[in-house]
Amino acid sequence: MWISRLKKSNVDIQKISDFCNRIVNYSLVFHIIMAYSKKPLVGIIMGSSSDSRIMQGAAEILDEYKIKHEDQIVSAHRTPARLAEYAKHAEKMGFKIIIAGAGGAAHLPGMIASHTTIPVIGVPILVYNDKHHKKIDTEKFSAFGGLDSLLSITEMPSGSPVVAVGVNKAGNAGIYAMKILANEFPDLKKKLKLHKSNQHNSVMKESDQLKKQGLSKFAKKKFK
Ligand code: RP5
Repeated sequence: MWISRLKKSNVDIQKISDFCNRIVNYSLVFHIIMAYSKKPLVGIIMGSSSDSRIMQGAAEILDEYKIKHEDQIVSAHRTPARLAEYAKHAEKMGFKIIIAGAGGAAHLPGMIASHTTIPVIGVPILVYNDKHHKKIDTEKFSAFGGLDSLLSITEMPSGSPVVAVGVNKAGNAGIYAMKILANEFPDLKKKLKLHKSNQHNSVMKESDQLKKQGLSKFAKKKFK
């Protein structure tokens, strides 16, 4: 009845229907956005507080795109029982991805992967341990400069795979986690495309400057 009344009046029904559709679409988008920004979907763990300097790179990118994450220190060799507990905790929390950073004999990502079905992204860390101030500088680094962690993460024996980003590339782990989540949350796909086009634009801007200034002047200015 109210529709026929509306029809008789001067109100533009098409406009009202467009308006309603827009509200439905907005609330759908809002729902999708909220779904990944409401509760942590990513668990970030690291073997030691000394890894936080590097691992913050993963948090930064997730924060930028409003993806909640829960961060903890879980040491595979200092707290082995806690490692198994953490895997249960991650499943209970419904994490979709775990980002695990470790240096030296980097068994944390591999051991976590063996305790859970949640995909694990490993971040090999070039150990820089400045917790022990008395150590001389060379002692603060791991003996093999990050190759130790890289190999111990990627060379997980068959059956318990872990993907790995480059040494200290925690930011890439954040972006990769977003890519996995984007399969479920289409809004993230748009954000990833924007991220790519931002990268493109910044290269173009620098290339223009380099072309204008000439290589020598450009490099001197950039690295002064
Ligand atoms: C690993 O040992 C950690 O992931 C860290 O990278 C490395 C050194 O740990 P700290 O001695 O700095 O605590 O378990």
